[in-house]
Amino acid sequence: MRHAVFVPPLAMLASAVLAQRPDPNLLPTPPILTATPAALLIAGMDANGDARVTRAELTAAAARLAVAADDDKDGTISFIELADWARTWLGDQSAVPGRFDFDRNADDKVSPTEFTAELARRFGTFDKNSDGIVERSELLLIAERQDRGERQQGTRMPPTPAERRRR
Ligand SMILES: [Ca+2]
Ligand SMILES: [Ca+2]
Ligand SMILES: [Ca+2]
Repeated sequence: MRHAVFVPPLAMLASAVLAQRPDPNLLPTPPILTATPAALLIAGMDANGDARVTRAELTAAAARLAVAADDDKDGTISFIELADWARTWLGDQSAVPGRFDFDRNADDKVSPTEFTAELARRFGTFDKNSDGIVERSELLLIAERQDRGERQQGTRMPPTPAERRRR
């Protein structure tokens, strides 16, 4: 009965590797990194393509955006114009910064000065080390995980055709 207990070396190796492989549920989960609409806007102000946005790049871009946002060229940005601008540049008209962030004197419109000042304020909050340059790392946020089961959900096998039909 010797052949019954013989284990080929390759199979032994494979079982040893399997035994050492850590349980994926016990692995540390990497942080979820995310960026806000304002972060996307600031990132897009990088004029020289070095992935860093300087104060000078911010100032120039904010001035251009203020002109572009004033659709009817009457010198102020109405809330309707601001909503259109936000949809294009922030991805959604309800994104932050919104009308109440821009309209500091509450006269229901946004002056070019209020507009550029708000973008400069945002730049300042992103520039965590206050060196006058916003780098990509300063634009990222670490998102809170919703629940501990997320990792399993994220790696779940795709649904079978039968499961898909039931949905
Ligand atoms: Ca740059
Ligand atoms: Ca206008
Ligand atoms: Ca910085």
